[in-house]
Order: sequence, then C-alpha cells, then structure tokens
Amino acid sequence: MVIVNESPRFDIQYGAEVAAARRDGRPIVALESTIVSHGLPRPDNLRVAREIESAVRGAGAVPATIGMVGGRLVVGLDDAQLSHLATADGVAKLSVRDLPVAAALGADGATTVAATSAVAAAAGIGVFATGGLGGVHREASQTFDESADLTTLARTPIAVVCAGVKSILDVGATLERLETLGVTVVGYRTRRFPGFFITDSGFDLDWSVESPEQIAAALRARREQGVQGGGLIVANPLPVDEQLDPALHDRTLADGLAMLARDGVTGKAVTPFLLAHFHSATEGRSLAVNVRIILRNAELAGRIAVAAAA
Ligand code: PSU
Ligand code: MN
Repeated sequence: MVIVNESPRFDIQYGAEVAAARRDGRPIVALESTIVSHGLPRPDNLRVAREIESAVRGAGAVPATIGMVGGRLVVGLDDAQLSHLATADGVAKLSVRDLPVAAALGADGATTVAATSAVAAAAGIGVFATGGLGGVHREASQTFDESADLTTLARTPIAVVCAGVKSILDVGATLERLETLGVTVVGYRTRRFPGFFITDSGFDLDWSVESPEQIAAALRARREQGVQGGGLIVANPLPVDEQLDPALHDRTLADGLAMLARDGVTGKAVTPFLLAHFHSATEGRSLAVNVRIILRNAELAGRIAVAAAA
C-alpha cells in the first residue's frame, strides 16, 4: 500500500528485506523498538523482538522494526542492530521531537509509537503493530503528562494495531483526546476498548470491525476521502481466558502508582518504571500476557497489510 505523504522526510536506511518488499510492493508491517529496549525486561526482550517479527512473517507480511543506530534511522533493523538496541546501555527513548537531536549527535535510540508511526508513514508503510499506546496519564490535569503518541497519530496516516492503553493511564481521558484529535478508533470484533493486560477497560467504542479486509477497506476509504493526517487505531483485545487476573492487576497497579509518587518518577520515565514494576511484582505473569498481546497484534497487523496490498 503506497501512502502519499509529502512530509515529514527522514533520511532512512532500509534493511535488505524491507527494501526488496518496497520494490516489489509486498505487504510490510512496521514494529517499534521502545517496547524492546524499554518496555520488556532483559533478556526476554531480544527473544520476543524476534518472535514479533516471526508473527508478522507467519501472516504473510515483511516485518520492519524501526530504530536509530548511530544517528541513522533504520527501517528493518537487521539482527545485529536489533540485538544492539535490545542489550546496549544508553539506548535513548526517542519520540518524534527527539529525532533531530539524536540524528545530529549520532545516538542509538529506540522509537516510541509516535516516532515509529512518523517514520513508517514517511517510508510508505501503512500498518504498524505494537502492544499498547501511550496516552493521557492519571493526574494529567496537574502534570500535563500526555503522550505525544496521541498528537502524532492525529497527523500521521497509519493503522496501529494495539491492545488499547494500559490502565496505568487515564483510559477515559485518552479516548476523549483521541476523539478531539480526530483519530479513528475501531475495536477488532468488540465494542469495548481493551485495557491492555485486561480484556475490557470498561469503556465503549462506537465501531467494531470483523475482518482484516474491513480494516483495509476503511484505509482505502480514508485515502479516497482525502482527510489530512488520520491515524486509525485497531484495538485488539486479549481473549478473557488469556488476560492478567484482574484482582492481581488492580493490586499491582495501586502499588505501582504509590511507588511512582514515593520515588518522584515523572515524564518519559513513568511508562518504563510502571512496566518494570508490573513485570517484577507479578513474577513474570504480566510479561507473559504482554508477549501474547504483542504477538497477536503482530499477526493481525500482518493480515491487515496483506489485505491492504491485495
Ligand atoms: N505501552 C506499552 N509498552 C510500552 C509503551 C507503551 O504497553 O513499551 C511505550 C511505547 O513505545 C509508547 C511509549 O509509545 O511507551 C509511550 O511513552 P510516553 O508515555 O513517555 O509517551
Ligand atoms: Mn509522558
């Protein structure tokens, strides 16, 4: 699927497989690297990063994991680059605003949903799989902490498959902001917004789509309608029998939020801090759930990319 996108323009190095797929018009799925470098604990992160790519391949598409190596944006990190970003110390967490400085300084960095979306769209990639989106943090009315994922999706033509946002965020406020920003949100076979570790966040959605083909049709309609910008969020919930035990979830969240306040953690450190807390406090159970979420999203994104390329 070719997306006409005049700006932004990035200086991109393509991995060999992605370069070939672009030439041949084969379906490609973008993948982010922040979940690998900052969202998942070592040493599982590298293994999971490879499994995510395999899940995309299994669906018939080519994975393009995006990150920055030595100041150069790479779309389709090779195995050595992926392993470097998964294991090296000092890998920056890069949102869109960080990209120019990181490029100028020759940094190594992992791209968030925001940065990955922007770079993928510039590369003509129309489908992106991740675990969960960033959003509006609790107490954002005092801290103003709202992820740039939201504002970037407002101006970036890409479909993002995710399991909603984590309950570490203010889910209702996040959905309201997505509405204001004009970001399309559909449930995949559900009218309830998923809560990442848990199947149902408790919030309703206006739209449910039943198949990758329907999502591809919505992407085509969006292009034909010609509305500028326009991210499309595909919210793909875990089946109920695979979710984190809701009682364990609520306890862990309450403790994590208290630790956040106690340790004075703020800004871009908040999301990685809470994720690490979940993974240690649940003795790996949240990690297993997190991995299932990402693999399922990668598979669905692959099927959407295949349908969109047909
Ligand atoms: N949600 C997750 N796991 C993650 C992230 C979000 O379940 O690893 C990452 C994504 O890369 C997302 C970023 O773009 O955190 C949001 O960070 P912030 O809240 O600082 O914008
Ligand atoms: Mn933030």
